Amino acid sequence: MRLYLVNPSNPLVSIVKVKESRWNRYRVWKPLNLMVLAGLTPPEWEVTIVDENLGAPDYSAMPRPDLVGITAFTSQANRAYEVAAHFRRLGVPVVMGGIHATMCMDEAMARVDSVVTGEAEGIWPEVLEDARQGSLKRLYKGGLAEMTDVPFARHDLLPAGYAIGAIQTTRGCPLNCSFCSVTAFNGARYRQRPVPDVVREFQSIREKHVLVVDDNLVGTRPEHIARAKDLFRAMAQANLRKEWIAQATINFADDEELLALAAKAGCKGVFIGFESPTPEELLGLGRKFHLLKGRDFRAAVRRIQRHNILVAGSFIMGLDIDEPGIGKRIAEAATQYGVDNLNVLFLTPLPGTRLWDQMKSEGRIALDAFPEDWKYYTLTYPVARYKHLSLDDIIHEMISCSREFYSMPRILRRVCRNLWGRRKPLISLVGNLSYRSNIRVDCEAYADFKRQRGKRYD
Ligand code: B12
Ligand code: SF4
Repeated sequence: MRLYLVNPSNPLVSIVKVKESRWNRYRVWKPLNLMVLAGLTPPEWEVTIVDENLGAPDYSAMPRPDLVGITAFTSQANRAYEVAAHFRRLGVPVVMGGIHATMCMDEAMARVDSVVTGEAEGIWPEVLEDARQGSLKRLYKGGLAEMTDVPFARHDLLPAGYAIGAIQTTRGCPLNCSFCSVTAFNGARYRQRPVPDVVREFQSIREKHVLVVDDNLVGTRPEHIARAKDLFRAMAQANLRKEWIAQATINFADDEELLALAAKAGCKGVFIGFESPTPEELLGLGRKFHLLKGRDFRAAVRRIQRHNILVAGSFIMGLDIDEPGIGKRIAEAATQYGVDNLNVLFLTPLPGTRLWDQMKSEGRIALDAFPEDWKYYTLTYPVARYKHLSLDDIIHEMISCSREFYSMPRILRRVCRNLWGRRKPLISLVGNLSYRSNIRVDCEAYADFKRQRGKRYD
């Protein structure tokens, strides 16, 4: 039995432009979801993972599969349906799973043979058995998996040439931010994989650099932190010789022992969500507000950097409190906190979130011709109507934020600081310059966007 697992591309996401610049190949992240699905697949299935981010293949030149499984974030949904239509025309059954199919189940069910909602661990073998017998059901509900059931991802199935491997050590997040899908999808209970499983899987990854995909690597409660310390100790003891980056909340900086152990285990960088230059006003955000309020961010960032760990700060633009001038305020705040990189995203109502419900009821979702418009749900396009910012305003604010933070003098100051602190100055330089060079590309993309979709904001 032949199974294709497809990760659809979105041409609006710059990392997929592999053909235009061969360097982009090294910026493509591995589709861990399909690697895990392959790990759950019994050996009688011959599995091929097709990552369209490396270039969409000519499917008609490939051997006909018995089953196709497609994953999709919301921003990949359009292309997912195109791929599904191609295989269904050939009479090959198509199953879709992942976050978008879960949040927009009816939309997906109208376009594929079978939808799997939630996490796949508890249900995928049954789906495959039904497919083998030609009796696929229309809907399977995966729910939340036991972390002991998470298999080792099939790191061997993708071609060499990715710069960064991927692994997951925890699922779920109790903070339930209004704009984020994680709590709705993976639940509020923070679930951790057994430490020995993580260490053994790490050893099977061939890349030297690894993205730990967890939404919050260290969690929020004392028992989460204690487990994170155990994991880091075990990783250091196993002498993995890997360098890794991860996502964490700002409480990562609260515990010196935790930071020292993370660094010893190979941590080289963390993405931290600050969300707004005035987090005190973010009561509507969710429980994360309590983690952010009243903190000395500059001191926290310094504490992390002192362990030779780079900090990338993430902010959201378009919150209801944001007014003209927000671009410069974010750039100033990020500079003042001392982060090494800044990533600003437009507030985006993703389906299944509280923000979606709120904006929908207020008639503020500007791009709502679905599924076509999903391709703009990359958080890099302003798809909604913002309270105090018109379409032109918010685009102007985004560009002025990038120009301010990534001005040459500021880049040089950051690189010198990293040189002085012996914190990977080259990575910092390359990262900053690549963000800077993207400003021109972003301006062109916004101009196209306004031409094609600008009327929807009238
Ligand atoms: C790693 C990651 C990335 C990586 C992508 C790696 C990749 N897959 O290609 C990068 C950094 C590139 C990325 C980019 C983006 N991401 Co992202 N990302 C994540 C993150 C943190 C982890 C995903 C992961 O690997 N999980 C581990 C795997 C094992 O879990 P899983 O994906 O849920 O898969 C399980 C089930 O869903 C199911 N399943 C999945 N696919 C399928 C398919 C079939 C057939 C079946 C049966 C089952 C099934 O089975 C799996 C095992 O249980 C998630 C948050 C999260 N917790 O999921 C956000 C998340 C998926 N990202 C999100 C977003 C918004 C984006 C971006 C649009 C914006 C951005 N800048 O972050 C871009 C879009 C890129 C694009 N191509 O369009 C949102 C998506 C929400 C939505 N409705 O789409 C999430 C949920 C975060 C959030 N805050 O809400 N991301
Ligand atoms: S803390 Fe991060 S993962 Fe958790 S709900 Fe908020 S944005 Fe999502």
